[in-house]
Amino acid sequence: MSGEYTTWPEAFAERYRAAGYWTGETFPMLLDRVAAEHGERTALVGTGLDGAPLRLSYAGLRERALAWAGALRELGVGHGDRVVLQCGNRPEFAVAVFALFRLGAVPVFALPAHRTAEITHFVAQSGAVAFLHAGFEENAAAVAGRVPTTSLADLKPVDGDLPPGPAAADIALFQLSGGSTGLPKLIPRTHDDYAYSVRASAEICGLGPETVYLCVLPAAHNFALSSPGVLGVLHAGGTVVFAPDGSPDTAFPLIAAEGVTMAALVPPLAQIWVNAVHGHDLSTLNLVQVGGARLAEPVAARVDPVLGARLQQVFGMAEGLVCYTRDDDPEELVLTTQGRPISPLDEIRIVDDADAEVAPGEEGHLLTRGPYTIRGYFRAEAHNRSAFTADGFYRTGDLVRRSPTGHMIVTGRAKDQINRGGEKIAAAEVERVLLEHPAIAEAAVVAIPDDLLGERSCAYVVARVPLKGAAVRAHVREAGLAAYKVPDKVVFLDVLPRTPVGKIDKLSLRAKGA
Ligand code: J2J
Repeated sequence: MSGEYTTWPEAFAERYRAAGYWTGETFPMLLDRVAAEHGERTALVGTGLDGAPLRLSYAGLRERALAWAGALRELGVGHGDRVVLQCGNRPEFAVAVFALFRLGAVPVFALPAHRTAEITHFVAQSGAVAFLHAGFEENAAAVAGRVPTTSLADLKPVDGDLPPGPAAADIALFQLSGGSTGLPKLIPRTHDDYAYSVRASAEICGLGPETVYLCVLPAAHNFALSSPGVLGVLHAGGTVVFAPDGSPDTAFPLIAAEGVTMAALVPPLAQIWVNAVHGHDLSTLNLVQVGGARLAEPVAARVDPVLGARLQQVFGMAEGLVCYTRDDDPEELVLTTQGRPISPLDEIRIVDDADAEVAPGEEGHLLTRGPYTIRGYFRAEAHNRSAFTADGFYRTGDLVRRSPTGHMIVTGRAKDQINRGGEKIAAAEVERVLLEHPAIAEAAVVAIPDDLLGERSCAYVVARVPLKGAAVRAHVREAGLAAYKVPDKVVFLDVLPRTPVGKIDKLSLRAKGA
């Protein structure tokens, strides 16, 4: 797939190998290793595709993954083929992922919330050969004219020899960008780089065979998949317990029943858990990771005392860089910072609008480069020119400052995005859909503050004829966008405020909502 994405220059690849970060271990090799080492230990727990409780050992996971790889191969899936995967939190998610990995096929990690508009885009943008899903019939119907669709429930295991697995430098998977422009970009992650971030994350978080991880965020999301997430727990020989959602009613009984030791949450869930803990036994829980959006300090301060588990702040992105507060960080840093990067070879630059480095401790744009941060999106040459510097730093779009200890404090955002409790909305994607409505002349989507979610979305609309907010929202839903992208609030204006150069003045719109 050369020419379709930018990879690391050889000198950097050499450095990452020499440092022992890129080991050459692919995900199929990882599965072979843990199946040999932990064979009968429980790898996965959850509700199976048939609705019945399912527990899989490491040996069982490997056996099923190979049998599904055989089945997918018979369907024509092979090395380098992209397959859009949409599956909720259940053991078969991991089985399907390792089946694709084994063939060298490349899963495109759709989230359960994605609907027909997003799935259609992922299929087209990736050039997928198949849509593989568990119960997403409407989405399957929407793309059926373009690609074969297969329900995981219909896969018949096929035993037998498989072709050689992928190489460590191959793309292992596509994550999806939260985006700030029109449509989500595909993020190509190699076995070498992703596996490094997973192993290093597992080590930072102290994972081992005794770890029992409750997966409440969508397993396909980078946080729950790799920080250290499902893959990190499997690397370490622990157990992943899949929860269909993160509500206390679902999660707390699972924590008690399975002896869960750690969970990863977004800030609104952390707040909900802290408020709902009364009368529940969460005594086995010893680590609660919170990330994906800014965690308010008063909530941070309650996590350890109320849940009885150490708090870890996580600031990461599907493009690469992940920061963690550490076990031995002073409490002050754990409560007030978003941690420091995984790797000694993560390079951080904090710059002003002209790309000049700011003084230490000052706020600026975060740029980063390193052993698990991509050098370019897939098939997005024009966008890559602005999303990366000439020397390969990724422009995160985040505003940060750095403490003298090297910890990152996320102070704001320069990208045109709404972070709705960890779910990212690219303003331009929603605006484009709004402007397709015949009665909408102008539209601008911005964040407004929200006590629980941190931010919600507000669409400012100039209508040609009288229109109701409900009709605007319905239009976005009918366009097939994920529900979290439907504007929470619609405000009609006679004109949108403009900057002196004539651009829509989003700063003043945001100030209206504040
Ligand atoms: C403020 N903003 C944050 C935090 C992410 C681990 C954890 C999270 C993600 C993720 C991830 C934040 N405080 N603690 O991939 O592996 C915002 C930033 C960032 C964007 C990335 C992981 N943690 N953010 O959230 O690709 O704006 O990844 O650039 O979904 O979320 O979003 P995403």
